[in-house]
Amino acid sequence: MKINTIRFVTSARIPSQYPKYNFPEFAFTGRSNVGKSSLINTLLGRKNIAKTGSKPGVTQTINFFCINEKISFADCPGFGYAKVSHNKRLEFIEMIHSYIISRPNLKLLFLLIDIRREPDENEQAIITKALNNNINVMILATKCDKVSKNEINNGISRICSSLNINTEYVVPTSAKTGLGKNIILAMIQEYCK
Ligand SMILES: Nc1nc2c(ncn2[C@@H]2O[C@H](COP(=O)(O)OP(=O)(O)OP(=O)(O)O)[C@@H](O)[C@H]2O)c(=O)[nH]1
Ligand SMILES: [Mg+2]
Repeated sequence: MKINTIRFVTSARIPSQYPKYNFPEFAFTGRSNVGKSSLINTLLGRKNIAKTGSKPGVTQTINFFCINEKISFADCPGFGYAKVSHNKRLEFIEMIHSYIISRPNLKLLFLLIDIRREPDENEQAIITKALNNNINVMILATKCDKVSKNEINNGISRICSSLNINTEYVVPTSAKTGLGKNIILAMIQEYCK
């Protein structure tokens, strides 16, 4: 997939603030600090189009980007990080759930999970919500550059058994090395056909 133009469109908290366009959209969700914004930058080949940071809670709204004036990315706020206040955590989860049910052009939901972590009820709830709304989900296992090849395989097995899914739904990724980038971009292209 050749990326010619990238445009930040808008930040939204509620559905009435989402972009009015109908381009196929791909959302990036997951816990705070899992690497959503970093992976978007890597996929788009830009350093900081999506704002990243070492502290959790950087992305606090759903941020929309338009690629080639025909594809949309949604960078979602992270959930479930203990250092983000309880109210904010609930607000972010609510924001993501209402996004999933009110975005007809959402083609595929990427759920990012740190390769070293075990998914919990928040991740399970997002998957259930998406599947109940006929939205496909792919798991992107992040920060694979931080572990050995063996640990990547173990991490994928752990994620799959915890979520009760097949390994074909998990892509190992790294925003640092670009691992998984081509697979994800090819997948996006396939969904745009
Ligand atoms: N080693 C390594 N670090 C990463 C990777 N992806 C992200 N990081 C680091 O993890 C931290 C969080 O990255 P972000 O992309 O801001 O994470 P986020 O999921 O968007 O976080 P929120 O917006 O707070 O929900 C930053 O310090 C990144 O540099 C990766 O693939 N490898
Ligand atoms: Mg972010």
